[in-house]
Amino acid sequence: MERTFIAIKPDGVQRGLVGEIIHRFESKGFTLVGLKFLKVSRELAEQHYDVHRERPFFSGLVEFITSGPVAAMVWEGDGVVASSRKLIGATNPLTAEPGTIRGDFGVSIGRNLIHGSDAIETAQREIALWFKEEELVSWQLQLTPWLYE
Ligand code: DAT
Ligand code: MG
Repeated sequence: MERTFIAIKPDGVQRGLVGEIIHRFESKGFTLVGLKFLKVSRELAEQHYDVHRERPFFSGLVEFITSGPVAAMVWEGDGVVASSRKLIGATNPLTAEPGTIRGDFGVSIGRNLIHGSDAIETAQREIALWFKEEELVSWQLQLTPWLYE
């Protein structure tokens, strides 16, 4: 079953949106298989955003993600990687569609509330970076027959 890595950034935590965001993933029908609340180290932040290392916003991004606690999660479901990106919305909350998390709750790109893996291979890399295998729980959602044909 496909899995993705989701992180509620320090602004989402401070804004009191942890419950709201988890609720959106739960009510969509995805299964939570990993969850932790942590202050991110500079090392982890730099590894997580390694693809952006050469971008002008990299240092600000690392500064921000390490500035306060983050809620890190792994969600599971058919097509969860691409679907999560849709639930999250465009990178810039000002142009993100209403109904998406960023579109409903944000106004600026540097405070866009949430991270979601952009592809299946990225998800695998990010899950391995943030979680140990034993921190992930394989379980069967009893709702499955009501979610999948
Ligand atoms: P996404 O988080 O939608 O996958 P991304 O991977 O291109 O977007 O960028 C990672 C994060 O970096 C993004 O969530 C916010 C920040 N960021 C991206 N582009 C930026 C820009 N032009 N100015 C400031 N921050 C930016
Ligand atoms: Mg990205």
